[in-house]
Amino acid sequence: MPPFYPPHMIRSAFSASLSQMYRKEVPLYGTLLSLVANTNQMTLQAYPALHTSLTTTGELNRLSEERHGAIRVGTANELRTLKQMFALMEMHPVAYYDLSTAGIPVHSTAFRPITQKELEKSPFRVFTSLLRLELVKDQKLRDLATDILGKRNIFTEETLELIEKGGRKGGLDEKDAKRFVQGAIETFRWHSEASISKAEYESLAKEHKLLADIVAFKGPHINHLTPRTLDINLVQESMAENGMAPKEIIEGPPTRSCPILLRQTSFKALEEPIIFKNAEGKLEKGSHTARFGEVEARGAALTPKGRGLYDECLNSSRTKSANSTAPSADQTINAAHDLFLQQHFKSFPDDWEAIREQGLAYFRYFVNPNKKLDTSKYHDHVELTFLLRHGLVCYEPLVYEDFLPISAAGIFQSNLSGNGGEAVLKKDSVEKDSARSAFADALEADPLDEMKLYAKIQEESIERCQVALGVEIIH
Ligand code: OOG
Ligand code: NI
Repeated sequence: MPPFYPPHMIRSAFSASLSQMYRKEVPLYGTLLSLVANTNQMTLQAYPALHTSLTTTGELNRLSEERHGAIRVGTANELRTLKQMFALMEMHPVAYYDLSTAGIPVHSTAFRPITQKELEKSPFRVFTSLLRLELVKDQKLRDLATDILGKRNIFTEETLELIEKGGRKGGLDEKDAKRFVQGAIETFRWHSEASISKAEYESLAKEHKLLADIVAFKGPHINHLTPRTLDINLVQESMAENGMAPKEIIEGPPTRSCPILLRQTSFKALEEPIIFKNAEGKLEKGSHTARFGEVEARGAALTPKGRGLYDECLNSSRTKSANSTAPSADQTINAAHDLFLQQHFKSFPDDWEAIREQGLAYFRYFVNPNKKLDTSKYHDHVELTFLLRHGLVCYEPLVYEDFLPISAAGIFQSNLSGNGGEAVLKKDSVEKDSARSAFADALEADPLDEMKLYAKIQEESIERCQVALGVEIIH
């Protein structure tokens, strides 16, 4: 039997093919990719220290690769098959995001590589949302959507066979892997013919635009791809002059010296022509707005304590803006919004050592190859702080690899309704728990806890230092 083709190579080929397909489908996305590549190059030239740090962490090589895409599916069955499909690329469901509290009838997870090694090889992930039909109030529309979704099959026969075969054997050989990538891409292709009538489309869209987007087509078209940029402010400023209509504000934390979590912006979804077929087979013209291009800037992964502080700062800014003491998002240019947010993030330390000492973020520790620890002088253990003070060990923040529900809601909304309004999530923990378990039931798996994954990577880096130095490190 030939050996299995490595999952990270399937993932790389999948993300490259998806990118190629999307650039053909949405040429403006190609413009965005060039803008991001230029911005990254300029930033690296301007900040040699950033260049060094990205080299240390192994991120430089993967910088220009897309970091994520997004899709929306209609049924538990579709979600489960996707889980099996992504598993063949070592992408597993991580974290649970409830978007319903922002008035968006979906909940989501991200299929992504979960180890440092896999992330370094190919960081691609897919933000995947599942429609929550139970939130659609109109019984008739619910029945219509259930009926349409129940009849569709979003995967090609060959893809289903390969998913089954790969799952059974534990992998795919090279020939099958190549066929698998082609088939997987087909699942996410755009279809300019709707599979329902214009009247049906309009009734669904009136209830919620997302409902129409998920139900009206043959499959879950990729709705955006997202490269990583080193200077998101510059990309935001340059979008308009490159023919893109930017979202009004950047989502996430403000500009900081020590970037945390995730900042995102996008060019707004394009209105695209659609053909509908009514019951008599008559064709009707219409349009649909769903597909856009996004950019992200990733910072440090925060610990639960750091995340708590982030949420506090963000919430305080949102309460203020609701009280209209600050300009609301849709009237505010991004720069003003950023300054406003910075005021509310003053209590979040902006210095890596303070962030580390206070346990607000996760880090990776590296042995300094130019220094030697004289082990004869110490007992069999030594404090991490001692090693850091003497420059024997250094650290780099661990990159946040996940998403932020409030930001995601902002991205959804600015691309559905055509305005850049920020979403407000209501807190309802009881409802949230039952929705989370309904999602796990649909997925037939619990999405992994992202905090545990970060803690593990941090711990492993300390273990590597222990081995290299030959002492136990107390931390
Ligand atoms: C997903 C929006 C969320 C992000 O980057 O936060 C997202 C969607 O529009 O389907 O991709
Ligand atoms: Ni996105």
